[in-house]
Amino acid sequence: MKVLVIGGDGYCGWATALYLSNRGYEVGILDSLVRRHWDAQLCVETLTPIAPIQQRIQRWKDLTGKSIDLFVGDLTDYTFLSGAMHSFEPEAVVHFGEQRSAPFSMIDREHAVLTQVNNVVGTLNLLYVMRESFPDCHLVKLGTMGEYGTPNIDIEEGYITIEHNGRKDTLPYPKQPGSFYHLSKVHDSHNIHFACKIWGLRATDLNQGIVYGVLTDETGMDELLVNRLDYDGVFGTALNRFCIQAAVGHPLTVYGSGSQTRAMLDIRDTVRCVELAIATPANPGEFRVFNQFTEMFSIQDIAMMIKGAGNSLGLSVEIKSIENPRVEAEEHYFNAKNTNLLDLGLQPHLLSDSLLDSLLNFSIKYKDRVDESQILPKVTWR
Ligand code: NAD
Ligand code: USQ
Repeated sequence: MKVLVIGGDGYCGWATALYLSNRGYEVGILDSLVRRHWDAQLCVETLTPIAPIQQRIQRWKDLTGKSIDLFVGDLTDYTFLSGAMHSFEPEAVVHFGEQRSAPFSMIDREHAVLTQVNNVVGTLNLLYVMRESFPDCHLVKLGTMGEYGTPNIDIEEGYITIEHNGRKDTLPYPKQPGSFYHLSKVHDSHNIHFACKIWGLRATDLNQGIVYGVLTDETGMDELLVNRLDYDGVFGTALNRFCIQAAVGHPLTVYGSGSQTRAMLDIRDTVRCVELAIATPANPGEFRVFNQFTEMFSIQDIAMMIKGAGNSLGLSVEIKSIENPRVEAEEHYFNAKNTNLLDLGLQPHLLSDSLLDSLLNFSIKYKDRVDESQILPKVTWR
């Protein structure tokens, strides 16, 4: 099967492209490389040095004999996108190609607008090219668990059945996102749902939790294939950041009380979930939603786990609560369903099993590259 991975030079996309290529899929990568540009603008760098995309793909071919087609360009450029789609003719498109940082989207008006234009227009262009020329292609779109926010009831997978004034309906689950980035994902979900309804397109929205880890079987094959690992206050996510902080002896930056609870998954499960979604496509006209995570933890729980794992390696780890730069509930109920992917056969990696191999050891290996001035958060929501 031919699969186009949009955003294939990024963290989740690179790991997914190699995984699918290794499993026998014919893979193309479409990416504007804009993420490398945003890093340069913010003066931040991935902890792990990543090679240019052309070198990464060449190394993969040298090692495995498998080719990956590359299309460098912007999803918001319809002429480019349409040309790339007609050249590659995918049967499935996996769409990771968005601005994905909540703090980035909250820097100022320009970054909020950039995030929403980049994400919403890119996805809309993709829907139009599918409608025009690839109506049977399956869109697998990366959404986020943060679309739901933290409601005081259980979170279902995309839809909820409600009885109101004696009548009953199954409706999209209410969305209460917590940043202009997370809002862009909600807007995408609505646009995709509508396109499936009116044009009969098929789509799966993967509402993914926070991804952690750097190693997959494929990215671990060679230094030139290494994946990115962000630790700065804008693009770094909590768990990855805490591991790097532990490695360099920086106190773990728990925002506020740390009782915030989030859904998480290992990058090795991200790639497997995407494959499960591709292998069992949505039906024509169906907008399918899977909650893509394996475990739920509070930020404080994670900090404690990393402290324990760090201590076992001889690191002295301090946990420090700092003023929360975000406006978000800290004490809240959180219980989300995730049975759809488990029913398709997902066998989760557990954080307790992978903390050392996939993260802490990597953080220690590259700790001399850490710029400590990038660790504390500089963006506030207020
Ligand atoms: P990333 O920033 O590492 O990768 C995104 C890639 O998309 C980059 O290579 C970037 O250059 C490319 N891109 C962005 N805008 C583009 C455009 N207009 N045209 C072409 N290419 C473009 O991000 P990631 O962590 O790999 O996240 C990938 C997707 O998964 C995002 O949609 C994100 O919202 C979602 N997601 C990520 C996480 C996580 O923890 N990393 C969790 C949940 C959901
Ligand atoms: N947090 C800390 N300390 C830190 C960093 C974060 O306590 O040093 C807290 C935040 O306040 C927040 C939680 O950890 O409560 C998660 O923050 P995060 O930066 O790890 O993740 P988030 O901003 O939610 O975004 C990440 C990805 C995004 C994806 C999302 C999935 O960047 O692309 O959509 O995770 S989810 O959280 O389920 O929405």
